[in-house]
Formats: sequence, structure tokens, C-alpha cells
Amino acid sequence: MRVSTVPATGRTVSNPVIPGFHPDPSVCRAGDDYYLACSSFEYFPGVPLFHSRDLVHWTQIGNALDRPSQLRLPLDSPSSGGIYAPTLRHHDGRFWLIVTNVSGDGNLLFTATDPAGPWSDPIPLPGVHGIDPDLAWDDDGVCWCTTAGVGQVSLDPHTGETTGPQRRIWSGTPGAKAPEAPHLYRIGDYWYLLIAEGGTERCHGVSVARGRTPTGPFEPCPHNPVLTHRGTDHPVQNTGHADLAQAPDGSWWMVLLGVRPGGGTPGWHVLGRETFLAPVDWVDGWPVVGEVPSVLPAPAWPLHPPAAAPDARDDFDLSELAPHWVSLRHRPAEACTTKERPGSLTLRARGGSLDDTDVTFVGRRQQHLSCRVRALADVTEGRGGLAVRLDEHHHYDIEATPGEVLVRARVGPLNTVVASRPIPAGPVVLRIDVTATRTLQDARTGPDTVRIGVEEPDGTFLELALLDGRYLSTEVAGGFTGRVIGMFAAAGSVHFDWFDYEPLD
Ligand code: 6LW
Repeated sequence: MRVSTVPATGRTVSNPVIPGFHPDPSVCRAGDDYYLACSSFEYFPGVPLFHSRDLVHWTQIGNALDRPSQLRLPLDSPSSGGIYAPTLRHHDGRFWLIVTNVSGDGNLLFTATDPAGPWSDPIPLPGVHGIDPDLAWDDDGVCWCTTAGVGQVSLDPHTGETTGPQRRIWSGTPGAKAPEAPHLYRIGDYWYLLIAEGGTERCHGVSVARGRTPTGPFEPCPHNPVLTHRGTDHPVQNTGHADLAQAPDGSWWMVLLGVRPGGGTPGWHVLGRETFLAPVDWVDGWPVVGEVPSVLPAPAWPLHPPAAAPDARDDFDLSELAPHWVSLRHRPAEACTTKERPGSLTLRARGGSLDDTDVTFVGRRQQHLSCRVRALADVTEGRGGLAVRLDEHHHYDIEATPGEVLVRARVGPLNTVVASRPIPAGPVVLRIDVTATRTLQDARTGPDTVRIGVEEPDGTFLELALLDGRYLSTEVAGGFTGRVIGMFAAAGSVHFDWFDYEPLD
């Protein structure tokens, strides 16, 4: 029997609900409020946290790991290392967050009474093996931690000590690779074990099994995978790594990751893995998701869109940076401050350039397929500028020094100055226009173009370079992240008076 718990409203909302590099979403509900956490890899602060009243509109309220004592990322740790796959839960009046730091500290547990923070220092989990840890409590109060593989161990979440042996409870669909991202839920008479499998690329999918106890035995759903876009020409691909939430009206929804490849063949995605929302039906006691639409049926309950588009422009008038600003591995106050020159962000080079893991960089996720980014830079005391970054080996940047700007492209082993131009003394507006491909010239057309240059005082764009965006895609660079666009200092101090991000989709 099919039970559609999602009422039809005739209204729609667009998907992804959290665009840009926001993978591995985990969601929990506390009363009328929903909270969601994502992976953050080499970026600091880590684990972006979002709040919503309607599951559709999400506002970033902080980053769970915003102190070096919570997030230790060695300066030479690789990109796409660091923080993987959180699980966020509300239990016993507290919020619980469990993650893996693959760059050293392993599995870690944090708690908070307010998800906006502060979060506790980490509780180490040396007895929990495997990435993608999940937390679930049974009726006896036993806390079960389930990890990729799929293994499970009971633990005391207050101390982090395991209280039994780790056991394998399922291996996913025979023949499917990488059973991972487990989440365990008590729904009705069953314990449901949701996993991702097939790998986080085009074959990604979500499968489910159920049992009468949290430890199994688990019977797989006869219709697995319950969600996948593999082998389709759907504009959203790589769908998987999901978590479930029940809406106030009792309907069920899934948050999941997906990507939006662009261009010709094989298709390149540049924004990383984004967070999508999908309605869930129940058929004979199994969840059914179907395709994840780019346009969603709106929930029947009141929507709470934010009053204004957030994050678009920052004049750096506040003493603390807004939570969407991220840096690499850590962000010491002496390298990044709004206090040195009030109303400006001052970045001080720590040594490295964008090719190095210790570069001084402050950026935000590119969240739109087309966008324009501008920043006003004063380089009288240093050298720096604006960059579009996938990782140390894949970035395009415009760097200003007194009297000159130059555009550099780094793609794997190739590292080239593409253009340069003298500029008058004084602050300079640096500009990057990203334009998604709308029509294919031929099957090899890239996903977007990246135009880089400077803006004249009357707003005229002086384009210095037009670059193919495919080289800053995950299909080229590899890894788990997406584009981040931001400001950097390569030498001395650089002051940024403002930064403006304009969505152009
Ligand atoms: C994550 C794994 C995955 O730990 O990618 O999509 C890894 N799924 O579950 C990094 O995000």
C-alpha cells in the first residue's frame, strides 16, 4: 500500500535547498525547528550549521567547530581531508554532533544546548572505527553508533567509551561498492537503516533495510535503491548520502546530496555536492523517494523565507566575520582581522601562496551557477587579491601589487600567468564573472566560463582573461569539495574594504 504523506499544495520551491558545496547533510528536529549540518573538509571553521522552520528555507546560524581545540587540521593536511560526514541529533534536551576528522583525530563527538553554539570540546571516540558515524538511542537509553561498512558499536556518549564490541550489521546491496553514510531510525514498529552506496559519483544511491531491533537482523528493502539518478539524464546527479526528517504535519522528507553537472560530455560539476530536499512516500512500510526534482512541491505548512538574500555583500563593519566565511585549516586572528582597520578585512600573509596549504585565504562557497564577485583591495602594504578555488592545485586568481594586476591559472602541474596589466595607484576593484553554459557549441563545451579582470571607477569591466571553468570542477580536480571564492594575501598585508557576491542565475 502506498501512503503519500506529502500533501499537494500546487506551490513550488526550488532545489537545492542549500546550494553550493554543502555535502553529507544531516538533519534533526527540535520542536518546530530543524537543524542541519554538513561536511567541511579542510575549511575552518568547520561543520556549517543551518536552521529552518519549514525544511525549505535554511539560514546558516554558525559553524559547530569554530575553535582550534575542536578542529585540529595540520597545516600540511591535504585538501578533501579533514571533516567528513556529520550526524546531528537532538536527544534528551541536547544536540549531539558526531563527525570524523580524517586528518588525525578520527571520530569525535560534540554536544551543545544551543545548536548556534558554543559546542563542547571534542569527546574522542578511539573505539569507534570507520567514517560516517551515526548516533541513535534505543528505548533502554543505549546509544548505538553505526559507521560506514556497515559496523555498529554501543557507547557512552558522555565519555566516548564503547560499551561492547563493534559488529557488522549489514553490507548493503551485494555488488554495490562503498556502503556508507548510515543513519538508524525507529519509525513505527521497525528500526530503519538508511545507507548510501555505489560511491559518491554518478552511481550514488540510497538503500534501506529494516529490523525489529536497532542491532538487526536487517532485511533489505526489495526495491533498493530507494533513490538514485544513476543512468538518467536528470539535471541533478550523484544523488545519495541522505537523512530523514518528519515534518510538523507528519509527512516525511529526505535531505540528500546531489550535484548539477554542466557543459557537454562527460559533464562537469563545479559547486561541489549540494543539499537537496525530496518528499518521501511509504509503500508497504518502505520509504520511496522517486526522482529528486529541481522544483519541489512546497510543503503545506507556512513557509519562512528569509527577509533578504543573505550574505551578498560584506562591508566588514562587524568585529566578527559572518559564519559563511571560511579559511583554510585554521584562521589565526593575526592573519585575518576586521579590527586593524575598522570597516575593512585585513589579511596578513602567513607565508604560502594559493599553491600552498598555509595560504591566508577567506572565502565563501560559490552557490550559484552564474555569479559576479567583486572586492575592493588596497595593496599598498602587500600583495593579494581574489581567487576561485577548488584546491591548492586548481585555482584561478587575480593578484594585485602596487601598480600592477596579474591573472594566474593553476591547473594541476600547470601554473601560468595568463595576463597582466598596469593599474593606477590606490585601491582597485577586482572582479570575477562566472557564467554557466546555456547552449552547447559542441559536445566538448565546458560547464561555465570564468572572466577575470578589474573594474574601472565608472563600473566598466576590463576583462583580462576568459578561462574555461571545467578545470575548476570536481571531475578534473577530484576530491569532495566545491568552488570557494574569496580573498587572499600572498605577501604583507592586504586590506579589503568590501566584498560583493551577486547571484546571476
Ligand atoms: C563521506 C561519504 C561520502 O564521508 O563522501 O557521499 C565522503 N558520501 O559518506 C566525504 O563526503
